[in-house]
Amino acid sequence: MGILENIAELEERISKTKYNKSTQNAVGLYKAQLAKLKEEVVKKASGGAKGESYAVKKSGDGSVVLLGFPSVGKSTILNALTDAKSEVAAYEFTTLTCIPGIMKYKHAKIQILDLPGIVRGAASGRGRGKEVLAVMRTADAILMVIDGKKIEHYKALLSEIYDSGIRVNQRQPIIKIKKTSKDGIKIGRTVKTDVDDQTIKSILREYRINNADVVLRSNFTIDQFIDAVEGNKIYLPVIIAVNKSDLLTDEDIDMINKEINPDIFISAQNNINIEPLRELIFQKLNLMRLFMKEVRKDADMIEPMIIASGSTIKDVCAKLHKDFISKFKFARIWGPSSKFPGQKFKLDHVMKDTDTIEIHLT
Ligand SMILES: Nc1nc2c(ncn2[C@@H]2O[C@H](COP(=O)(O)OP(=O)(O)OP(=O)(O)O)[C@@H](O)[C@H]2O)c(=O)[nH]1
Ligand SMILES: [Mg+2]
Repeated sequence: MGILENIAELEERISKTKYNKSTQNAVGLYKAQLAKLKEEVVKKASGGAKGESYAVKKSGDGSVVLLGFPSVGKSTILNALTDAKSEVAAYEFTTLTCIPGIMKYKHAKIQILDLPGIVRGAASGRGRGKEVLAVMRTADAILMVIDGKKIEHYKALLSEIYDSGIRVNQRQPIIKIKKTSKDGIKIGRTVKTDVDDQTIKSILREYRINNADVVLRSNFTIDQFIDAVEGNKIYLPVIIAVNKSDLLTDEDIDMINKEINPDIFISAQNNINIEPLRELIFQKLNLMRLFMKEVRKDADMIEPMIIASGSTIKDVCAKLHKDFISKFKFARIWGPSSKFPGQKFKLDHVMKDTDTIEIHLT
């Protein structure tokens, strides 16, 4: 039996098994076997014929890839969001390589990457799937583009993304697996989990891990546990945009909302909803703006620093100059993260969007 038949058989077995406490162990084992086979297929695809890879230099404060089937309007969207000019045409496979553009929004410079359309089977190497999906792994977010008249593409796209090892819009569960040299598998928990010890051990043994310290600090599914064992998954936020909204009736829109509940409807060709799309991208990247102030001078309210939300004063120092952390005395903050204007803070203080910061060095 070939790999693909094995995969089909396991998938059928899983779908036929009613999932409950007593079958959990068996389902865990099938899923681990299935994940291993799929990994093998993807590995074969990327190790085989050495296709060109799109070496695009990352630039700006974050990057977003346009992902979708051919002719859904990805290049039209790139052209609407940025000043890039990617070729647009009514036939499929117009774009043949990775075309970058820069979207300027709220002082952030966000790199948008236009790519060739992908087809079913992309993750296992069909079309240019493998190159496209490889670019996606380096991005900070995915803009998934669906043609409003072809929403059946939605599920297929999701499964290509999943098969290429990318997990979208899910928080990575906190699972630590440390291989040890003896004493079997020890499992520690700080929360109750749905998956039991026996299932965890079976999955680990399927991966030939017989000695390990496992620490579980959040709940998770069997699939998420397998992801943690494989350890090569990437977690990205995704925006689902339905394009060509100019061709849709109210009934179409109701149906699409019910079926796939997209984040936004746009018409790139007619410039409809492009500004809200920019805002959505900015939000998904989770960036904040900080205004810099030098001692005894006014703050620069024109060009803020763009940095990841949740950054601390230490992160800001690291971005400014390599000596700032060692020479740091304190910082004063004006804005949402301070209780009063000019409050003093140490390096570990978490900053908020639109804060103004003044750093004092020794
Ligand atoms: N009606 C309508 N047509 C659109 C819209 N956006 C793009 N198109 C048309 O759809 C066709 C394909 O657009 P492209 O931007 O080339 O699509 P793509 O996804 O980049 O296609 P590939 O590069 O081949 O994967 C062109 O004829 C566009 O003019 C839209 O909002 N409404
Ligand atoms: Mg294109």
